[in-house]
Amino acid sequence: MNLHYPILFHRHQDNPILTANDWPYPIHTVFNPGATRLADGTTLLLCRVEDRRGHSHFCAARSANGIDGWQIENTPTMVPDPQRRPEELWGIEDPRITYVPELERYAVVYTSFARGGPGVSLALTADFRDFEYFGNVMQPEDKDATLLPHRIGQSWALIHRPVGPTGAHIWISYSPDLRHWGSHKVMLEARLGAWWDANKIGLSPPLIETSEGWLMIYHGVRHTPAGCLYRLGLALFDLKTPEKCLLRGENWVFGPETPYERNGDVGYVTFPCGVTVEDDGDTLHMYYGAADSCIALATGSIRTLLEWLHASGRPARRTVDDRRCQ
Ligand code: BMA
Repeated sequence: MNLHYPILFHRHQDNPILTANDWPYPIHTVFNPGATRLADGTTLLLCRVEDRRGHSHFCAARSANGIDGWQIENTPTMVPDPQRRPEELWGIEDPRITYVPELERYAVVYTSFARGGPGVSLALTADFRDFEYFGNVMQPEDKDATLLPHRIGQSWALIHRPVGPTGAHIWISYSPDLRHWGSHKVMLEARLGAWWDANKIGLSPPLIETSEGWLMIYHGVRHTPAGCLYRLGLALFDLKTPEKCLLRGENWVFGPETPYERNGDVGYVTFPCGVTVEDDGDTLHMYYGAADSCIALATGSIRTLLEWLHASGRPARRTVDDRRCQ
């Protein structure tokens, strides 16, 4: 690590904060948790748990301070149900949680995995015990999805990462009812070439709403002869027109450096699906899967991330949906 680059996220000294050894029932690994703060301030992580078949389900862990003292449910919280939802045949992965005040529900958007490939599924819950399942809202191949917490104009907005002939870019789609989606638009593209986010990008935690715009922490993947590198970057989008990118940083801001991020089932992966904002309105707790094997915590500051974007970011170019490019 070169100390001349600013450190925007600070790893917690007790990382990893959750591992398979903490689980009350037999599991292989735990990683990529969604996160939210409940009405009483408790932090809830919806952890992706992988069993020894290789299939994943979700299990909730709760903590008063979001750091330690995790109370882990004794049984799985959300389980794949291929009888009712065939798209979950091989498991459910990578949940992102958004509280939606209009519905008085949390939206859990997750990857469902079956023969057709990974697709995007949605469920609503008030208490993380009972869930209303909407099934696949985006067909394969698609993942890395989240719902915005309120409508944009009249429409709900879903951010997701379909894979198509032009590559793996971040898109936004709109819906009047959470079931029928359209008005698909590209939000942010993989940069191609030799960039750190050249080969694939995807939303990581849900967007953070700030007075200056929607703040996005996204992952970028670079293929190397040794495998894939998963790192994180920042971008800012217009509040009223979220497909409009106001600023995108050039450098990555977080990546695999420690032994628990570099060694595991899939090494060199830092993959957050959840972020919470502490009571001061600025401090972020970013929860991430490390090497697809454990859960770690890094803290940051919204103000500092925005300052960094203003200092080093620039508006992003979009070419994938530019009808003038032949
Ligand atoms: C991505 C997702 C994540 C995983 C990462 C690294 O495509 O499937 O669940 O953490 O790959 O394996």
